[in-house]
Amino acid sequence: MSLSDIEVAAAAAKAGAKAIHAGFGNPQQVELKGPVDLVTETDRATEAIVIEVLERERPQDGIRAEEGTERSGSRTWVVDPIDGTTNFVHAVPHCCSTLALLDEGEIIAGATANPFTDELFLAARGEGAWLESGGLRRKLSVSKNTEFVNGMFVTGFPYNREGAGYQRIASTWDKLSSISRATRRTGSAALDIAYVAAGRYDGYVVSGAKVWDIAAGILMVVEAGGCICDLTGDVWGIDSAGCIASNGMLHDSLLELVLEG
Ligand code: 2AM
Ligand code: CA
Repeated sequence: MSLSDIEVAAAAAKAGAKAIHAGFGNPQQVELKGPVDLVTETDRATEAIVIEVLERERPQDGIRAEEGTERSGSRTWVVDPIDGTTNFVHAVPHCCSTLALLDEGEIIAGATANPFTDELFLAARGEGAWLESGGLRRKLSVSKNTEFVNGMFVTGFPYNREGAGYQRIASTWDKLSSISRATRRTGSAALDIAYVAAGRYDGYVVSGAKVWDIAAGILMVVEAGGCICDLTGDVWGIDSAGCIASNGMLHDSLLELVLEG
């Protein structure tokens, strides 16, 4: 019997997480893709393992993966083998393997696996979002918080420190820090946004993240009852320069804060 899209996503993300775990803490050949943008041999090895699952289960689908795998098809899997590579390189156990399936620009399934917590976040369009852990799957819901002062927020800074995007996130971080319970910068976009879906964070603001970093999480947030837009308040699209994800109730206020600059 063939697996459903969400089960293919789950299997591929779990295989990726296993490969991250195997490489974690080992000496790595680190290369620079930009002044602070890193890639290791484990990024490439993990990508090969995730792609192997997709090629076996969905040979007809296309692929766009961060470390270079490209294949055309009517639907496309976007893949980040290690999201949070800088944490990985520094042996900080906060990174994951994430992928999502796009059909005509729409995200229809996604999965994000954290090898260090044994947590697998999943979503399927119109069906819901789940967290699988300890052999159990439970449905995800965003937080119900309506007040910044009771909330925890997370931000993602772009690698390019010279651009307007960096300034926007810096000033958002500054404002959120003064009005919320706590503000974080964790270095893993895919885990940050999955945590919004899980109700752990109340909102996430990022500039510079790529489609493969956040596509799975965007579907998780929507399916868990939250809201998504780009950094101007428009509908998020796969080429958007940034994203705001929230529990919905705080969305307009969070957008206002970002737009103030
Ligand atoms: P990566 O680890 O796969 O590179 C760090 O801010 C987080 O954002 C990581 O999840 C990182 O993914 C992601 N990211 C990817 N491209 C980025 C970019 N150009 N600027 C900032 N963050 C980026
Ligand atoms: Ca990556």
